[in-house]
Amino acid sequence: MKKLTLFLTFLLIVLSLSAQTGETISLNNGWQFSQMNKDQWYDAEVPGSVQRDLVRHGVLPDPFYGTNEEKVQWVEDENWDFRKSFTVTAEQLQRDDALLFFEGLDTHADVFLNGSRILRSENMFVGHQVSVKHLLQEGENKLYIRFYSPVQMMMPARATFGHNYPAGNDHREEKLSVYNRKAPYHFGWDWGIRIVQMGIWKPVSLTFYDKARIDDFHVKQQSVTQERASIENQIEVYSLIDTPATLTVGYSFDTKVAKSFNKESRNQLETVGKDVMLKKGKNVIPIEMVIDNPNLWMPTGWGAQHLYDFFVTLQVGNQVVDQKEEKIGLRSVRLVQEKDLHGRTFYFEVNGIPLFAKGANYIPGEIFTTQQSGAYYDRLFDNILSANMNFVRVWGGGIYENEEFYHHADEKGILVWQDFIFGCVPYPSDDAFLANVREEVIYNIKRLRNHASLAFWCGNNEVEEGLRHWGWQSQYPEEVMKGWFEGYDKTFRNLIPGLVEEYDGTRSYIHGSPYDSNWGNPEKFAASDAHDWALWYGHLPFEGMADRLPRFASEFGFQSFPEMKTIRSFAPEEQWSLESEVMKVHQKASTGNSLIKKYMDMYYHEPKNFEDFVYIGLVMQGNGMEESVEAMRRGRPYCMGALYWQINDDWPVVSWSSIDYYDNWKAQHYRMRDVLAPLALGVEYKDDKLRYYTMSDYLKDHDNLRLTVQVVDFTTGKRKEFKEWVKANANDSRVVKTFHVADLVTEEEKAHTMIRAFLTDRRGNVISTKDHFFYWPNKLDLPKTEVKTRIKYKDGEYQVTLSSKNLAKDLFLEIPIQGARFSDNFIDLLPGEKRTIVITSPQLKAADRTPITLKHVRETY
Ligand code: NHV
Repeated sequence: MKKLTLFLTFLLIVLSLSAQTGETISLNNGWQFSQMNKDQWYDAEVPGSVQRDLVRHGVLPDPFYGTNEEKVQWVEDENWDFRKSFTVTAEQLQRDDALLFFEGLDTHADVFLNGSRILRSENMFVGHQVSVKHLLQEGENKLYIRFYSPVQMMMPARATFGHNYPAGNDHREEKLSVYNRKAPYHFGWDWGIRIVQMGIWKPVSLTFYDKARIDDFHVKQQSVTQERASIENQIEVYSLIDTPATLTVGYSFDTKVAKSFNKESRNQLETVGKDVMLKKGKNVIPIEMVIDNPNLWMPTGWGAQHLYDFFVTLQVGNQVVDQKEEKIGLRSVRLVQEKDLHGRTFYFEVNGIPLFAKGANYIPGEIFTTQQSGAYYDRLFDNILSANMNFVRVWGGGIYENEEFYHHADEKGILVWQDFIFGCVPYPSDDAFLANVREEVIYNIKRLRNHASLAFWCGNNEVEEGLRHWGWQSQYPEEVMKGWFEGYDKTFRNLIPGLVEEYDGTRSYIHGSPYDSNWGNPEKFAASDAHDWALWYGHLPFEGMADRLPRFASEFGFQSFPEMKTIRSFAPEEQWSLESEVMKVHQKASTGNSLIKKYMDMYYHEPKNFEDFVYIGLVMQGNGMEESVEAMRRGRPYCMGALYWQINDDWPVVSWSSIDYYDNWKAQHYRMRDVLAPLALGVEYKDDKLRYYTMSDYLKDHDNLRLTVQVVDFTTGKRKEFKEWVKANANDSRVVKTFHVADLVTEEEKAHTMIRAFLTDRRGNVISTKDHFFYWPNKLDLPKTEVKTRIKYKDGEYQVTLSSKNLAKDLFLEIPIQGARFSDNFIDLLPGEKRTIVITSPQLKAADRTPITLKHVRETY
C-alpha cells in the first residue's frame, strides 16, 4: 500500500492517464403508456406513475377535489404497458458492456428489450441493473414494460390463505397491501387517499463502460472520536475480466470552512492507493484509513455539519475506468438502551453526547410519490429547521426516501430514524416473501448507509404492538396468530438485524417501534420508546401527558382540519360541514371528528359555525401539543425524545399534521418552533405552584439570563412584575424559579389574568417567551375586543402591525395565498401591546392589497 499525501500529485497522475470512464445516457424521455390491450397510447412522464399521468392527460379528474377519490380507483385493477425506443451508436457498441439501470419500478412488472424478457420486478424498493450489450443493436432499440395490477396479482394469495389480513388502513374490502412490497400508504391510510399506483417511479439509465465498474463505495466509519476516525472503505467492483488494477480512495476537505470553527488549517487532502488482482465478477476490496483530529459532523445546534468529499477511482492499465464520490460526515451515533434505576434508557448519543431528540414523524410528502422536486425537499427541511427540530422519523408505512432527502438531512444536521417499510399489520413470512424482503433490505442499506444523518434502523412500525394489543386474537384462529408471531421473529428479530449487522455494521437497530410498550400499559414506558396515543385515542386530556412520560416519545399527536383556504381548494361552500360528502372523504379517521368535538367540549365554548370550528381546532391542537412536548422536554434526562405525529400531509386532508399539504403552517408548527427553541422557557403548573424551567440544547452553560414574569389582566394590562437572574445549564432542563400561585393572583383573578414570562440575555434581547393561562378558554373570562391593524404593502412582503385594547387570544392572520410565510401567527396579543407580523410570499404584490382576515377566540362564541 502506498500513501501519497499531496492531492496535486494524485491529480497529475490521474490526468496523465486517459480517463475513459463510462458513458451514461438517461432513458427517462420518450416513454408512452397504454392500458393493456387498449392500444391507446399517451406520453408518460418518467419518473412518474400511470395515475399521475392519467390526471395530467385529463383522463382522470383531480383526485383531491370533492369526492373524486372514488373516480380514480378503477385504474388499480388494470394492467398497464409502457414502451419506448432509443438509439445506440456503433461507437457505444464498441464498449465492453452496457448496463441498464432501473432505479425503481412500481411494482410487479416484466421488462422486455428487443424481443427478450430481461427482468421481472416484484419490489418497488429495489433497483435493478441488467447487463444488455448482447441484446443491443446499432440504431433503434425497443424497451417494453408490462405492469400488472398489484391488486389482481395478489388476489390468489388471499384466496389461498383464506383470511383477510387485519390491515385496517388498506381501504379496500380485500386487504392485499401486505402481499406487495410496495408503499403501504398507496392503499390508503387514516390520513391518506388511496391511489394504488403503477409505473416507472424512479429514473432509468444506460451506461456503457469498459473492463470494470465500481458498483458501490461504502465509507464505513468503524470508530470516530475527536482524536481520530478509523475508516474502512469498502469498494465493490464488478469486473468483466481477470486483471490487475489499482484502486485509489481519498478525501478532500475544505479547511476554510473548518477554520471558522477554531481548527487549525492543515492539509486535508489525502489519498491511499491499493494494487489488486480483480477476478471476473464481483470483488469487494477493503481499504483502511485513519483521519487524525477529524472535523466532526454535528447535529444542528451543536456545531457545523462538516462534510468530507470522499472519492474512489478504479484504474486498469493506464486507464481510469470508473470513479465515485460521496459526501461523508464523520460522527459517532448510537442508541443507548441501558438498565437504570427506573427501567431502561432510550436515547441517542451523538459524538459521545446525549441528545434530546426534537422532531416529528414524516410521511411521504405526496401520494404521487414521484412528484417531489429539489424545491420540495428545500421547503421540507426549511420547515424542519425553522421549527428547531434535530430529528425526523421516516415512518414505516411510507417509502425509503429519495437520496435528496438524506442529502438535505446531512447538510442541515437533522438526524434520521429510519423504519424499514412495514407498518401496523403482520406480513407473510414464507421463503419467497422473505427472499424478496432480503433483497430490499440489502439494497436500501447499501443505498443509504453513507449518510451521516442516518442515525439508526428500526424494523417496522407497530407490527408487534398490533399482534399483542389490537384484539386480533379474538378474530383469527390460534395457528394463524402463531404463524404471525413466528413470522415476526423470523423477519424482525432475525433476518433484518443480521443484514443490518452485515451491510451496515455501525448503527443500532431495534426490531420495531414501539420497542416494548403500549399506550394502554404505560408501566412499560420506563424501559422503551412509546407511541402514546392515550392523548387522542384514549381521550386523555392534554395536561395528563406530563404524568406519564416515556423514555422516548416516538409518536403522539392530535388532529386538526387544515385552514379554510385549503378546505376551499377541495370543497365548495355548500359542503362546509362535518357530515358533508366531501368533508367525509377528506377525514379518513373513523373517530376523528367525534374526538375533535369531544376535546373541544372539554376546553372551548362551542364555536358558532364551521369556519370557527376549523379555527378553534387548529388553536386547540397547537396549544395542546405544545403542552405535551414541553412536558417531555422538561422531563429530561428521564425522557429523551419527542417526535410527534406527524409533520406533513400527502394531500389536502384532516390529519394530525402540523403543516398542511399546501405548506401552510398550522398553529402547532408555530408552537413547536417556540417550545423546541435551542434555549426555551418552560413552565409547570402543579400543586398551586408555577415552576419555571430553562430548557437548553446548547453545549455550553448560559449564565446571566434575566427572567421577567408579568401578571397581566385581560383588560387592564400589566399589574405586577418580577425579575430574577437565572441560568441555563448546557444540554439540560432545570427549574430556575418557583412561584406560589397565591403570590401572583387570587382565585377569582385566575379567570381574567395571564402570566407572561420571558427570558432575555444581558443585552436585553428576548430569547424565549412563555404565556401561561390558568384555564383553557371555556373557563376564562375573555373580553371582547377589536384588533387594529396598520399594514405596509411591498411586493413579496406585507408588514402588519397589530394592537388591541383588550387581550386577543390566539389571534390568527389569514391571507388567501397558499404557502405564504408568517413571522408568527396564532399569537396572544396583550392589552396595549403592539406586534408586527411580516408576511412573505413571491405572490404578494403591493398593488393587490390582498385582504388579510383576523380571528381570535372571543369572536367564535
Ligand atoms: O392514527 C394516527 C397514526 C397513524 O396514522 C400511523 O399509522 O403509526 N397512528 C396511531 C397509532 N399509530 C399511528 C396508534 N395506533 C392505535 C391507536 C389506537 C388503537 C389501535 C391502534 C401511526
